[in-house]
Amino acid sequence: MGRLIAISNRTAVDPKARAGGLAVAVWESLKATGGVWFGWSGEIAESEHRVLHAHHDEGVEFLLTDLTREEHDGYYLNYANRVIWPVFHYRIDLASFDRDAFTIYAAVNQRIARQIAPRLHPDDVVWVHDYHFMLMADALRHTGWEGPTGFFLHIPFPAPEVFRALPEHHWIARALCAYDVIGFQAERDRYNFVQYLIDDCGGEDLGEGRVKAFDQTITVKAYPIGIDAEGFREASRSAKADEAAERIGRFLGGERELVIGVDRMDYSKGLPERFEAVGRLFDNFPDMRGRVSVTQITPPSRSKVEEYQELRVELDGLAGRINGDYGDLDWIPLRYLARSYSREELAGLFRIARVGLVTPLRDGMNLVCKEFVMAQDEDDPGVLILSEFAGAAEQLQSALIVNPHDTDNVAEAIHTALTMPLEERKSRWRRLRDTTVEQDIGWWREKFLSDLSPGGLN
Ligand code: ADQ
Repeated sequence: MGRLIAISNRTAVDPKARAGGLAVAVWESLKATGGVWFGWSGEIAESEHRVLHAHHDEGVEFLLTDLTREEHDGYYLNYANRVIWPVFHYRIDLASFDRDAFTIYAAVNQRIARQIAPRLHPDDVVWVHDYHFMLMADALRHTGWEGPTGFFLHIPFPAPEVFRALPEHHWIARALCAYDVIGFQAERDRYNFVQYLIDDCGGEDLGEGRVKAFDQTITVKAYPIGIDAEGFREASRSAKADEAAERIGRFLGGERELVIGVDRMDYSKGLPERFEAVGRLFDNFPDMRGRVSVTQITPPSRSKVEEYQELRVELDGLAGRINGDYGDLDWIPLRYLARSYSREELAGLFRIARVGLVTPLRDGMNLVCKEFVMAQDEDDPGVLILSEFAGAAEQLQSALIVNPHDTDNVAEAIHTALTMPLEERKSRWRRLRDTTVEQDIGWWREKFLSDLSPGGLN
């Protein structure tokens, strides 16, 4: 039986990092096959000598590499986070195109491939994750590796017009076609990629998820990622969840409804637009004043990247203005907490929230909306408001689907959600729950791995 070999920028070498959905899914498969997880250690090496550090845990081997300062800045900070991330989220205006950064990005993919190749067994199955390693299969093929190699992109794949803005678009597309299976979050991502191959690379859609391009025939499909649905439901019933729910309940004072948003601080998440929509809610529906409290939990991320620092300043200003304009002696309309909470605490907050506000401008999938669904009480479930630009909108059509740029539309949806009759809330929620449970993280993993390794892994 072959081993699963996972490659991703960050790994779950720290057991605390194994709580999230993706880490659970990859970790379980690695344990079952005595697999290996390659990735960045999170450290910046002082010397040019980059060895792989090995750690063993429950039969899984972690092989981690440090990055040099130049690699970290070129590959990770600049190319991955300041070129690919904005372009793939349709923010060409925020991209800092930089040829040198791409050269370093390619070199890091090649360097790591050369370190991995000698450790692969002929029957291993390689599964590469996300936009940091789009060139990995191509680099591995150059070392002579021929085994099954799959790629899953966690972020959106943009429309061909937008992808073409990337100076290296052709190089990247060609390298992607060295994979056997390419997985996207949503059908529209798959469509964009295949359309680009057809328009720009003489590609051909063979039907049933098969595509021919660059003399390769590959599987290209949407595999919408799920969460550990049952695990999250349990987390929302834990003692820590109860405690968090009680703490926020004390703040709400028993009469006010909670509207909750939980996102990393990222310009793709549509937070300024969401704050504006909250302002519109109190303008357009004055009866909502004093009756709801919006809590937005947003831990700062990538704080070294300038665009993220600017976002922080913008959010601080907007939250201050909304509270200044609408707040009262005994009411804070918008609470904005720039910190993270444990999975259990978040689950407890989701559980007592009447509305979950998930309004990214672009999101590969978005897991928060699925977590919100699983935390609800069957007898009195809350309402999910979901952006049409989250990958999850393809699956969760029973949510209130909104255009996050249209702040009046979002304000109206919040009002609809807060006044929705119990029966409608229940029937919408049941459909959302059924999909989230059926298409959970295990379903996603099996769907991808059975295409990559039809003989089976575990
Ligand atoms: P992210 O952009 O990080 O993921 P998301 O899918 O929402 O977005 O996952 C975030 C996770 O972090 C959730 O499990 C959430 O509970 C947690 N989290 C968010 N804010 C938190 C806070 N304040 N405290 C603690 N935890 C918090 C990327 C892509 C997504 C894709 C995922 C998985 O951008 O589109 O869904 O990968 O493929």
